[in-house]
Amino acid sequence: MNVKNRRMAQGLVTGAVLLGFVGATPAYAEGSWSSYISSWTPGSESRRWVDNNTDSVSTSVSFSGCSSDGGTGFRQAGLKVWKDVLGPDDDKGTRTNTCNSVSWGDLASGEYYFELWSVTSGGVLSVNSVTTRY
Ligand SMILES: [Ca+2]
Repeated sequence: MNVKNRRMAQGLVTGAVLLGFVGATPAYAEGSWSSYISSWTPGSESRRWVDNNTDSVSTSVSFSGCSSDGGTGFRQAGLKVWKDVLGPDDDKGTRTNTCNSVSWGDLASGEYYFELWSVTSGGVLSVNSVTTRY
């Protein structure tokens, strides 16, 4: 490689790094959204989000301010992430959220949502703050 081509290659690398940096969100994930949950029962589904898998961030769902209608109060919620595909959706696994943050690893590109699979105690869940990162 002569000097001129080497300089061009370095310029391309620098440009790619800058683009990656500018595209990053403050959460250092390619995307995130925040919302809340009001009186969900098992089977309730979150909004959909599109993960383009342009980074290696683990998909996570963070809860704070959790309550449920059972006699012993909120203990935990089972959350299942689904990949929305043609035909039966692809089960990415269930995590137990105890009003903290749970993650599913670096998922492939696709459209995703989570479903409330179970709640203890009681059967109705509310969460003041829900943040999903991907
Ligand atoms: Ca990602």
